[in-house]
Amino acid sequence: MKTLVPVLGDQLTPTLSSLRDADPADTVVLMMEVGDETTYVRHHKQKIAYILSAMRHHAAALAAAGWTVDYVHLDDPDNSGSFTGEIARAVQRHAPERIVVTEAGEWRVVAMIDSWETLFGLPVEIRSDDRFLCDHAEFDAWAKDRNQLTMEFFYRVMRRKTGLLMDGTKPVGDRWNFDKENRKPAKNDLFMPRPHAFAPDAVTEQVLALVAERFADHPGSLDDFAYAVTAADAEKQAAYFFEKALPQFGDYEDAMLTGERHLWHSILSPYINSGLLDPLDLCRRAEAEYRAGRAPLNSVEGYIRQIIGWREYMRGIYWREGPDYVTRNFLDHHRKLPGWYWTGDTDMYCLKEAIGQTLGTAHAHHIQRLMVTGNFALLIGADPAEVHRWYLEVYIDAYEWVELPNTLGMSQFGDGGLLGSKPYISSGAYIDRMSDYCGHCRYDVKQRIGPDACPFNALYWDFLARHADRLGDNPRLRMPYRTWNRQSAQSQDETRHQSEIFLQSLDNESESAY
Ligand code: FAD
Ligand code: DLZ
Ligand code: SF4
Repeated sequence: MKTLVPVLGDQLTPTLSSLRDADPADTVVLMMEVGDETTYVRHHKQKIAYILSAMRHHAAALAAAGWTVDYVHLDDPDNSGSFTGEIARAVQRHAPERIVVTEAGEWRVVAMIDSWETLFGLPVEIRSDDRFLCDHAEFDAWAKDRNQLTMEFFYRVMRRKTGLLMDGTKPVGDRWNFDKENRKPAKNDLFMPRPHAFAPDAVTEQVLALVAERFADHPGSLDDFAYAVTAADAEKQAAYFFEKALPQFGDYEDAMLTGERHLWHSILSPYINSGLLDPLDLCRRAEAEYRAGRAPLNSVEGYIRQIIGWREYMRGIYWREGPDYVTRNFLDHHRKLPGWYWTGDTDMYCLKEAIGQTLGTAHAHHIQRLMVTGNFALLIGADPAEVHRWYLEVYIDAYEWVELPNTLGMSQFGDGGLLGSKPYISSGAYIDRMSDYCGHCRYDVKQRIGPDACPFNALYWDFLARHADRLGDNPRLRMPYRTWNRQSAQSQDETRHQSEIFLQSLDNESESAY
């Protein structure tokens, strides 16, 4: 039966469920570069370049493996600009008898696919995306009847299911989680691993030119584009990570250093999320490094937890909470993000570093996202839907299924604590402990009041004071509220005044890009 198999930009996996039992003689694989996907938010230029180049390379690999691939380029004059429009044109060209597609990664695209059967009068088979360990039914069964969806318990189910780091029924090392050992600050180190920089080939050069011309008004720079765009190159980066960085990944997972965007992180998320690398395979290889004595347990457990724990859990939450998850705003926050989130032009050094790096490379690591840009946005009371949009735009690994729960849920507490029992907030002291940023900053991290005081300090206490009605009885915030309540009324007034002046200056200073 002649079958049309649309392969989306984050489905670049040769063993995709929609292709697995297909007969190449009777199948047309359709890949579509479309305007709607490149502009539904203003993606960072490097994110668009990465996805389009990886799609073009994947199409060539599929064709070399014997598939008939119909590839629609963005600058094709007849390009309709949408997935649905391109399916319509492909139905005309190929007259398929059915469509088989692997489920999409976001509600927006699910709605499109759901309309195809009626629109085209063809059967549409939607297959589960089994690149993930936990399907929707399994996550829902786990979550049902639980008051709190604690990631740690979900993670243990995934450990048992995969057998990763298990000795029989017990976790290796007699503990499930070594997170407490993964919080060391880092020092500059000449031997710090420097990941591969992949020089653009002819295909990538063409895409870079297209993106430079067509998306000139999108955030970010294309200058230092150095991402892998093929499975083979992504694999080189994975091999490099296991050899050079994994052993110290755990120790320095939360550390931040000026000018160092990689530290001991893997920088593999773009490749995992678009399908060039298989997450379970990476976890098995990490375990093998531990079993062979080449990497310590705190690193390997930490790495595996991020993937089979946090990554799968975030996806489960996204699909379980539904399309209106994006509208949640538990703290009733409505401030616009400052315009310098799109330029990095601020005198707060930590933010300048994290945003500058983000605009330069479309990547920042977890603690920069959570405790610098995310923490600041939360403390100033930024609108969580806007913050979500910013993260979706600027990060190369950002697809809504993973970005939204991380941003709106974990980082902005927009869901009121579904994902975390307290908001991820801190004063400047945390940033000072985990980075070398404050030493370079014009502000004094030890001061709370005055023109040189680190803005995070007054903002932190003012946030707690503003939200005492919503958060005051949170058991995990008992200590800071006790400290705040012990302050004199005058000291509290001074702190809140300092914060108000800062927020005023933010509102006056720069226009949000939204
Ligand atoms: P490493 O530090 O090497 O971690 C290993 C792997 O674990 C990653 O490659 C990733 O696949 C996985 N992982 C780690 N943490 C998470 C997490 N919280 N959720 C899901 N997977 C995780 N990650 C994305 O993949 N896409 C996003 O859009 C995204 N948005 C985020 C937004 C915010 C506000 C925050 C706080 C985190 C976000 N993350 C997101 C999670 C995390 O920051 C990135 O996965 C990580 O920085 C990617 O870099 P890496 O590959 O070097 O990761
Ligand atoms: C993010 C993205 C971009 C920028 N462009 C395309 C594209 O032109 N064609 C495509 O198939 N996919 C693209 N993507 C990724 C899709 O947005 C992603 O596959 C959907 O979000 C499905 O969940
Ligand atoms: Fe950031 Fe404050 Fe440190 Fe400056 S002093 S780098 S604003 S935490």
